[in-house]
Amino acid sequence: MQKKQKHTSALEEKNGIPAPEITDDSAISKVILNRKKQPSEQELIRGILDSNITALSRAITLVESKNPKHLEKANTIIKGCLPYANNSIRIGVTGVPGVGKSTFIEAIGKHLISLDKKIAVLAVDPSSTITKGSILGDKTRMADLVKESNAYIRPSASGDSLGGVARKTRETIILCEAAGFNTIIIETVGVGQSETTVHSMVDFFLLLKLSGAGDELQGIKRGIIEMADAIVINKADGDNVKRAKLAKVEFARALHLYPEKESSWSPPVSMCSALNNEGIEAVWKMITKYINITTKNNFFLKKRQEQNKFWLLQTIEEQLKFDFYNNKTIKTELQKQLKLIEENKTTPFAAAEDLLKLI
Ligand SMILES: Nc1nc2c(ncn2[C@@H]2O[C@H](COP(=O)(O)OP(=O)(O)OP(=O)(O)O)[C@@H](O)[C@H]2O)c(=O)[nH]1
Ligand SMILES: [Mg+2]
Repeated sequence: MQKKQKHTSALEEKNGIPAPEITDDSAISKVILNRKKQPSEQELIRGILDSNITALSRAITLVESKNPKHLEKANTIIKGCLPYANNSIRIGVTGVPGVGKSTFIEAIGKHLISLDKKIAVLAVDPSSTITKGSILGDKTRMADLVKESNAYIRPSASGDSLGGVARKTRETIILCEAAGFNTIIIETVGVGQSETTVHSMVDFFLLLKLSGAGDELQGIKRGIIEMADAIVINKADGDNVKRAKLAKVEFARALHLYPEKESSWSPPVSMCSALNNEGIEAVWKMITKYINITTKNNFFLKKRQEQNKFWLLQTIEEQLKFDFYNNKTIKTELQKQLKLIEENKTTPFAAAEDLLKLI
C-alpha cells in the first residue's frame, strides 16, 4: 500500500504523468489474475508498480510476443514503467557450459535475499534461438531460489536472432526494475556473441572459470577476459582447491597485462565453491566495492548512458533489418537474386545493391 503511494506520487511529481486511473485494488488483482481476461496496459502497469508478479510475467510475455498488437501493448507498458526503472544493479554472469553459472547465481541470490534485496534472474541464451530451449528452462539448478518470494526467475526468451532476444531482455530488465527488483542477474553461456550482448546491458560483468583443465589460459577468448570486471574460479572445493589456487595466480598475472580500465577498476580474481556456498559473500563485497568506486568517479552513470546510446543504434539496425526482410517486394526479389547467384549470373554485391535500391 505504502509502496504504491510512493510510486504514484513519484510519478506525478517527477514527470507530471498522471498515475493509471485504477482505484479498486482487489479488482485489479482479480482482473490480472484471471487468465482468461486480457488486462489493459494501464492495469498491467499498475500491477507491475505494485510488484504483482502475475502482471510482470504477463507484461514480459507481451514483450516476448511476435504479434504486432502485443508489441504495441508492450511498448506502452514499457513507457509507463520507464520512470521507475534504472534503480538497480545489473550483473552479468558468463562462463562455459557447466562451469556452474546457475549454481553460482542461486548461491549469490540467496545471499542477496538475506540482505533484503529483491533479485530477478534472466538469461540470454544463444542456443535457445535455434533450439527454442532455454538454459533456465527447468530451473532445477535454482530450486531454492525459485521458492523465494523476493526472487523472480524468468527463463530466456527465444527468438530468431540474438539481437531480438537481447532487445527483449533489455525491456524485461526495465519491467523487473519497475516491479521493485533491485538486483538483476543475467546468465549467459560464454560462447559466441552472447557475452558481448550481455556485457552491453550490465553494470558488472563476471566471468566464471574452472581450474584444472590443463593450461589455464588456453582456449580463453581474449575479448571475454577484457570485458570481465572480475574472474571467479568456481568449483574450488575438494581435490580442486590446489588447482584453483594455481589458476587464480595465472589469471591474476594474465589480467595484469591488460591496460588500466576507464573505470579505474582493476578486475580481481577470486575463488569460490558455488555448491558449498564458499567465497560467495566475498564476491558480493567485491561487486559492492566496484559499485561504490564507479559511482563516486561517475563511471557507473557514464557507462549506462553509453549503453543506452548503443542500444538506440542497435534497435534501429534491428528494426531496419526486420522491415527490409519482411517487405513483400524484397521477399520476392530476394528469391530471384538468390537464384541468379546460384546460376552465377550476378555477384552478391550487385544483387545487394539492386535489392537495397528497392526501398
Ligand atoms: N564441485 C562443484 N560442483 C559444482 C559447483 N558449482 C556447480 N557445480 C556442478 O556443476 C554442474 C553444472 O552446474 P550449473 O550451475 O548447471 O552450470 P551452468 O554453468 O549454469 O551450466 P549451463 O547453464 O548448462 O551453461 C552441476 O552438476 C553442479 O552441481 C561447485 O562449486 N563445486
Ligand atoms: Mg545454467
